[in-house]
Amino acid sequence: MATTKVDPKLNESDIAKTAKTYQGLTSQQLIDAYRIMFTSRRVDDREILLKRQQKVFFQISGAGHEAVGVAAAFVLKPGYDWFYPYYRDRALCLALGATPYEMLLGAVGATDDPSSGGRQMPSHWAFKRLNVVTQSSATGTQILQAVGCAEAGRYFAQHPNAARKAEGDYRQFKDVQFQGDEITYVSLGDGTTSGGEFWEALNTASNRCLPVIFCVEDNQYAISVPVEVQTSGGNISRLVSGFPNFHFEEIDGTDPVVAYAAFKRAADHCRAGHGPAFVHVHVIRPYSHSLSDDERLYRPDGERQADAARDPVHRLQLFLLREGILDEKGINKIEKEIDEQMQADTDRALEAAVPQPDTIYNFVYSPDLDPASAAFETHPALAAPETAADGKRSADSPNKTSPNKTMADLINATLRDEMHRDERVIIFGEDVADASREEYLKQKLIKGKGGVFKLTAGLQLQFGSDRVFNSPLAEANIVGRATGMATRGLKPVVEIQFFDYIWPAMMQLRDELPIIRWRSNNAFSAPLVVRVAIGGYLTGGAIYHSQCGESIFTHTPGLRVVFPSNALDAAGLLRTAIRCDDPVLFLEHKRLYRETYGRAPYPGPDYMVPFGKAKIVQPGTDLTVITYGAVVPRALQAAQKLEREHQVSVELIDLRCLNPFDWDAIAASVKKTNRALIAYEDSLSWGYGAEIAARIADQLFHHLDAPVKRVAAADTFIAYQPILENAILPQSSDLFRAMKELAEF
Ligand SMILES: Cc1ncc(C[n+]2csc(CCOP(=O)(O)OP(=O)(O)O)c2C)c(N)n1
Ligand SMILES: [Mg+2]
Repeated sequence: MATTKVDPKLNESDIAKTAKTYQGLTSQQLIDAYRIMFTSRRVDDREILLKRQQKVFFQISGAGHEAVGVAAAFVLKPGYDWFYPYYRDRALCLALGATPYEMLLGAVGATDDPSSGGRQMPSHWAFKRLNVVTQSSATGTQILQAVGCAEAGRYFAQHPNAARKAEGDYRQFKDVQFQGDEITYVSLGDGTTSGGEFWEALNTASNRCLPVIFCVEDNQYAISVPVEVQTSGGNISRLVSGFPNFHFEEIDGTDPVVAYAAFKRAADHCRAGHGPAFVHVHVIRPYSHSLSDDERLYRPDGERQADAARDPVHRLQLFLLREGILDEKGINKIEKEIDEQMQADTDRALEAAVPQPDTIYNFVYSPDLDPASAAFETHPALAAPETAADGKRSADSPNKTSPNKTMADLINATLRDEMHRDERVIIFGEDVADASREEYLKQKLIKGKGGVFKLTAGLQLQFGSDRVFNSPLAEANIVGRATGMATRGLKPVVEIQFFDYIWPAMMQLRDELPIIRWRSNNAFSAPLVVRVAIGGYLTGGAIYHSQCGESIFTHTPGLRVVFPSNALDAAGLLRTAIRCDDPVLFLEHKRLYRETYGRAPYPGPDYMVPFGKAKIVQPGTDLTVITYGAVVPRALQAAQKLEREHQVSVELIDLRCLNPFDWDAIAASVKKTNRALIAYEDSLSWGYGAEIAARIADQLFHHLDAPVKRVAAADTFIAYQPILENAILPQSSDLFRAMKELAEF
């Protein structure tokens, strides 16, 4: 943190008695900068030593990047602005207020490591008190999250009531803080600018005029790959220069005075609300990529020596001497103090307690709010009047509810009710708005779209364009921004238009969203809802509008996965998803959106179904069928035919929620019927049913009178021609045959 107080440990002769400032930096600030930069280098050196002694397990250094970090921290405000740094930003974190001891706790993997409690590699910074947000090892995933963070800050400034605490849902556990003129800082390496998410983030920050400082720390290498291979023409500044609303800087990042001035101009632009800033800093990387890399294999001595001549720590030392700010004695004194403190910190860190094996499941999910608990079990308020478009639910308004609401109707009604109840709920995705050109709506020239399946119809009209809006056609953009927003306390309910197109968001969905709580040891969390239209049986949906694939996500700890089969469950589970404290993947089967099967009356604005509670669709005694989604009505049809024609009594279980799932319901049923069939729409091998089958074989072996069977799609792709689609997806006739065989076994 910048301070203008003269260090009392230095005697008068240490400090030149000059009021001269350097781009606004006082002599004392430059001494502070040296102290921090030298400390940063010393922590790296100490960690390298400890790694060689096998007392720590990984090391990656911030060497060569120190001046930039200190300069940025002197301009920005810890605990006020927000920070999405990367692993080279040791000096930034020290200058913001993190201590060398805390960093050494990270290196040894101690319980008290504030970044992760020993769960992440060192240099993966997270300091909650400073607003330094948890980061992963995946290069570039922080950039879209930083954009979402900035959007959240702006949203809360415009909707201050949304920031209020509320009891009984996720808001109880999420403190919100925001400042009207806050800045979000995000940094990355030159190689990381090659990733698509970098460009998506610049595009959105530019388009929405967001107060984000993007700092590209260009050390010319991404491990061994030089910058001209990553970046066409070798200079990222040239490529990004066309983005509107940006302030651009390209500077020598080994000079803290130059860097300070650049960050100051960048911050002024952002705080004034003019838009984002791009600060391209040319730095050096004197220590190889990490301790697992030897740069002598790909960089000749001459190049490395030229780099060394620009070492920012040496440069600042020479500057202080040349300007008479410190003499050699003063420098030595500072360095000696730091070295002594480093030894003491190292000794302490090596003695620090390490985490115990029984903690490994802590914070996979929220420790505060269990979505499977009775708190999320309410009954449908039958004959409840639906919320009107003006948000009022007046007692004298006649009940306009039809007894036959579709799943699409009730999802829309649930979104409407929750947006009404909780101002933190915002919706974005592709085509979800009624119309981005809202003047057309205002002039009543058009009716509006509201989603390709119309699930969000009317919500923008009712709640405004800052709560319901279209995203660019970029799925990582949707999930990455939403994750940043949720980290700040908003509740984004975003839409992925088709499950088939979820994959650009996969890095965010696999490496980020579900892990934020665990990897930060509960310091950060990102509870949000990703609604996804999924599934086939569409007649003509073909390969790219029909996919399932839910087991890929149930295989990801930290993510709740829900897959309702009917309108009432969809309403109740979506409400639980929105109010709970975990990230939820909410899978909506397209074929079921407007199906006659499973329609229901509007259940009122508080109807909830807890996660992990299956529904017995029909009780039975001869065999158990475990399924979910669009296979439920098909299995029911088959079971009813089997009962009619062969007097076989099938117990049909609709899981409704896939993670957590209702093992108790499965076990109770299989113990009664002694026969189990698992049916699912996804392709057979390695699918969701494989896990259920394995558990039944493992834990209910002695109760089985027949092998556990599965019915699922063929291990191929879903074809356009209906004859092929029918052959590929599990049909009622396939289910009938399998049930009959199992009953006869
Ligand atoms: C998505 C992803 N791919 C690959 C890696 C492995 N990796 C870690 S750092 C790195 C190079 C990063 O280079 P750059 O962005 O220039 O940052 P620098 O380390 O040079 O500061 C690579 C390839 C990763 N962490 N994440
Ligand atoms: Mg690099």
